Amino acid sequence: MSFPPEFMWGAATSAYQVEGAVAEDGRAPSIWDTFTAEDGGESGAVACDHYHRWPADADLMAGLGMNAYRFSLAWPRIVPRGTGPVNPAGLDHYDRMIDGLLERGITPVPTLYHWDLPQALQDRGGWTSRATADAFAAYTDVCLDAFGDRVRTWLTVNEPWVVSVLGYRLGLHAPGERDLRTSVHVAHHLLLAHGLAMGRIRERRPEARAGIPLSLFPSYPATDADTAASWASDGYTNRWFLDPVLRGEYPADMAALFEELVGPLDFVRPGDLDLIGTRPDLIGVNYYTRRRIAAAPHDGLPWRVLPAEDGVPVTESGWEDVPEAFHDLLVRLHRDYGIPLLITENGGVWNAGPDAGGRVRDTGRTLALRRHLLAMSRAMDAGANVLGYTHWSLLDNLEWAEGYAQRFGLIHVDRSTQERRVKDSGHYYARVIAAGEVVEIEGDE
Ligand code: IFM
Repeated sequence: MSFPPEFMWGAATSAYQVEGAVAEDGRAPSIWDTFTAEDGGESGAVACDHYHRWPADADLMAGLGMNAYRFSLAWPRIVPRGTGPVNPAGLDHYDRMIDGLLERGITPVPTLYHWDLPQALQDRGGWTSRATADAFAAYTDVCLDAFGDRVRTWLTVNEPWVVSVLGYRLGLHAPGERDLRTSVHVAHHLLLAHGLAMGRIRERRPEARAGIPLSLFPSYPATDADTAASWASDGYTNRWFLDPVLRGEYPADMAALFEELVGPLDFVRPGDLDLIGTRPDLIGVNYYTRRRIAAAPHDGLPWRVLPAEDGVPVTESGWEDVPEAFHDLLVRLHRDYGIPLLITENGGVWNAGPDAGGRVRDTGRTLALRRHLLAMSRAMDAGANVLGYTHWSLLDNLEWAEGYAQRFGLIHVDRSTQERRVKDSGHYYARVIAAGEVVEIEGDE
């Protein structure tokens, strides 16, 4: 199948993972600066130095034929204390970058929030406080006023499931809390922030399209006996976010389960679901892997996520590499929610580095990319309205608590010199973009 000419082809990054320059031009600390300092982990202090090197990175994107770039705006650069004074240098940075992308024929697709909450807001309760959602709405206004004349596609809050679960139930991400009730509470505020931002976008930039990027994990029961548990796991990762955003209601089965586990969801106020249910123009689909589920209570929840199935290919971080589940997810989203889809993230860890001749033979990524694009294309044949695909990631970058050891990039970044090298997968992707169809892999590509 050939993709439509207006199809968006690009790659994705986020500010804290690539920018560096954390103390430059008025940026204030975010919760990730704090978390990495306390945790002793690798930080985004330098990252890929994209803050300074974005023009060369944009040249690389243009050279590969990409026509879209999904990046995130750093709230602590633009409104350093979360609320109050706006930092003109922060706005200038993104102003120049957006212009620079457009000059190269690359559509800017900014995400308003990709996890770098200003520390000043965390000091006032962070996402456990409803006021943070209001602060996000005000910050959204600033971004709309500054960039809305050139940005036509907005993404709101990246992966609220990951923020709420890894940050507030499992303690693996900033701010490192471990409590299920807090996690559900925070998820509600993140959704509220999305809903408030949608309202601002509709009001101030009615011509723009907007949506929320969700981390979606299709669940598959390990056996027939695990079907109900698998549906509950789907409720946990997927429906708890899709249903309020697209139907204006939390799924009743999950609301009942959460009430049983953590008590009344009394932080949901009248009117919240109307705001959250402001119909978006698209859903951002972040797809990496599936979850295989068994009906066995684990870690406070009534199911267990099973390890990778024997014989199923895995990435170098151990995630099952299952393009079929991507296809099924896209078809299901079309069937159940009838919403246009933008693939805002898809990719995996393959750590190949340059060989003696400087070539990066990341064969695993190339194969996975081709198989996922074929799966996407088959889902489109089956009716899914897919607007574009931005691969995660453009560059090898800071994989949060995992540091720099996990490489997701189409472009290799040398940690000591910052030298960029397009990997074999990047060259393959360029050929797909040029052809407008999922071409064969050539030779030893
Ligand atoms: O690196 C992350 C990204 O920030 C959010 N989605 C998943 C990616 C890979 O783990």
